[in-house]
Amino acid sequence: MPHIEKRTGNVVIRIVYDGAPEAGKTTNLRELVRAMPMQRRSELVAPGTVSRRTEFFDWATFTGGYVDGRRLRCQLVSVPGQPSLLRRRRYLLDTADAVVFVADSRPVAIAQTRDAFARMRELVRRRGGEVPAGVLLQANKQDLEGSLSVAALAEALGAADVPALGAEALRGVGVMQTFITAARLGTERVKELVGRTSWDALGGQSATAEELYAELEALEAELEAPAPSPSEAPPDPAALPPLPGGDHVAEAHVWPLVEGRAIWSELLGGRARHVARAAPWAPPGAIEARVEDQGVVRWLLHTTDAWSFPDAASAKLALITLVRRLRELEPYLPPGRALSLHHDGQSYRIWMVTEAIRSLAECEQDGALAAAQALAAARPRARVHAAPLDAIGVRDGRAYVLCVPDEAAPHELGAFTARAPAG
Ligand SMILES: Nc1nc2c(ncn2[C@@H]2O[C@H](COP(=O)(O)OP(=O)(O)OP(=O)(O)O)[C@@H](O)[C@H]2O)c(=O)[nH]1
Ligand SMILES: [Mg+2]
Repeated sequence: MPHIEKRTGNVVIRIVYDGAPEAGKTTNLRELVRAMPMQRRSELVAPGTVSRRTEFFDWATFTGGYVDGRRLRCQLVSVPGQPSLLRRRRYLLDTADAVVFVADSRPVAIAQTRDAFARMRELVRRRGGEVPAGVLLQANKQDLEGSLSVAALAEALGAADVPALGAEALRGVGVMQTFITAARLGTERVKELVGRTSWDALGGQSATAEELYAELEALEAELEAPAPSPSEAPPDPAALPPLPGGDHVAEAHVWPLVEGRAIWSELLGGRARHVARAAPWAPPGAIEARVEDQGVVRWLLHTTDAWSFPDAASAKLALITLVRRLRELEPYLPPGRALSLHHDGQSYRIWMVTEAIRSLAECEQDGALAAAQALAAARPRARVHAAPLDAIGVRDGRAYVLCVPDEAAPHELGAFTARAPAG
């Protein structure tokens, strides 16, 4: 919320740099700080962040220009892009007067960018009631070969209605222009708000990086701790369905019959462990367990409450339906994919096993992309829950669909082909 700083009489607005993971948000702020004269800016700080990736936010302030005869101070905040930190990203976006959406302009990043863009717009819209924050698109990484032009990126994102600028943040190109445009959007919002109410009615918000950090910490303490990473703290097994194991698996309840039995008997040694967070391609609401071998994850097991049934008959029917859906994907089923039905003492539950292979998002080599494109072209209408970069797995130059296809899922694999680079 824009406000007047009591001590100085400055008008304060907040510009939030949002975007998909590693789009260049932090780089924008770093290069801006470098370009600004010292007397008009703060240092760049990142409270709570210890790694290269932003964990809470980056923060810097700039003073310059006037609104209604008052000096303007801009708080610049960049969000963490990592999906596991979505709660923080949301909170920060909620405080924006203007949003700079930083996008990696390469076609390989487009699926992730589109997701992030759509989510940001939805959040900005949902804030509702008042004047929405202005949005600006920055087509970053224009220096990289094959990058989409500003216009092509805007079109691919459905962002024709927002101002768009190209940038090479790493070299400082376009970052100042982006900031100036965002500051203009922010001040327009201030004027609109003040026109409707008054300065006094606007309230305020955190004035320093420390205050904002404290807000985020308080929020998270309130909303229980954020999901810990799997290696840190496994979830309480008592609250989760028992892992399949120990019992004999009836032949009729395994698919594919021969291979599936071999896989399950290998896994039935009690080696699987629940983890806190499921892979992005796992079915909605999935519970995940992993089998590790010498510290390397070899197998992933998934189940969901939608795959749990009070009686054997309905469970078998669901198993057959699931098998039919998976078979539609042949020959793109991932290695070691098998299903099995287990009685866990209370209910009948389907578990799915998959060999651990990298998704396209984790392995962006050229060969992988070509294989994924061929797959998407061959299965254009297959619908999946995860964005194609997460949904498609790659191993040894071959691509596989990791997700369970679902008619009602939001992503179509074919849509990815259209936007991936040719060749
Ligand atoms: N070639 C090129 N690389 C860039 C550009 N901008 C950023 N990068 C690189 O992209 C990577 C990610 O940049 P960051 O600024 O850390 O990205 P971020 O959006 O803050 O990432 P998260 O905080 O993890 O979401 C780094 O290796 C940057 O050097 C650019 O314009 N061109
Ligand atoms: Mg960052």
